[in-house]
Amino acid sequence: MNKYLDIKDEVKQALKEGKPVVALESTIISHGMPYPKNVETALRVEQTIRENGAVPATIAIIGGRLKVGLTAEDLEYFGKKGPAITKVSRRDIALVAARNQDGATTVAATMIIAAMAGIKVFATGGIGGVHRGAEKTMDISADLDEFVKTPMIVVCAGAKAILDLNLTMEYLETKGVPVFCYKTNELPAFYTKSSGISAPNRADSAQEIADAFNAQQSLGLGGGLLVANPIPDEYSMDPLRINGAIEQALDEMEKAGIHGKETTPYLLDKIQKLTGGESLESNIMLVLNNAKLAAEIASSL
Ligand code: PSU
Ligand code: MN
Repeated sequence: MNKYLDIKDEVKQALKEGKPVVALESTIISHGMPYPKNVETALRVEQTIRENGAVPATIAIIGGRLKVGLTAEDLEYFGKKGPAITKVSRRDIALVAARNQDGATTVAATMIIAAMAGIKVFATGGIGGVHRGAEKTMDISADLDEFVKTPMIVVCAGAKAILDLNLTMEYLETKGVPVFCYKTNELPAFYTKSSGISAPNRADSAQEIADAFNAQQSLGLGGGLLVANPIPDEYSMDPLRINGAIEQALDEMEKAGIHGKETTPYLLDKIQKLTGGESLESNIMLVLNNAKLAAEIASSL
């Protein structure tokens, strides 16, 4: 086993016995939601995974150790410290490990560490993608390229409309990444059920997704598989309201001259402030919904 990796006993045992395990990321805790809702949500997500028959493994870097499975104290520490924790994507892992620092893992970094531990399924809220204006800024999240390299089923609620969703889908197609939309013919857009963009593939059961991933690996194609699971109807937001907030957040970002890795956390925070508790509540409910589906997929593998 990798000398930097620390797998929590409960997770290690489950993996050894071939029991279903679901990975979770930590940037959503530190940079994606405000304290204390972030910690509360992290605990609820773990609970939901347990209720659905799988073992949760939240992933983060603590003192240079790549942790697979966090304690309640670890979650509190990450949630409270928030954006003061280094946001770690693929390029940052080695540096943070070598310096014995703490790091909150993004989707890309979580995929890498979860795969090192032998985990195959990971639940989150939204993934990074191709940003609006990427033809000038070249801002394309490292999350997308990770699907080329790392075998992992990632369950999300689509991507926020802070991104260019059409370009994001084009990019995934170019990179050869399979995308399944769960029980819908349209790509979900995080806060809303539909984006107006057709689903590349539709899946109607967890088993179908597990079978596709097994075939992908057996065929030697490698890489990850993205599942876009729409937000439940009752929590889907009014598109006009949420898109208005997104436009305003993008405007303010441009004025503030934000770029690089600060972009996504800045936009997430602005949107939350502009829409008040409503978008946060939707965000929490869609993550729980994804945790449930991820546990079902892990059980189907
Ligand atoms: N989108 C969300 N919520 C999040 C993120 C994205 O709706 O919390 C976080 C995830 O950790 C994701 C990261 O992997 O932001 C992407 O950052 P970037 O765009 O800098 O790659
Ligand atoms: Mn970026």
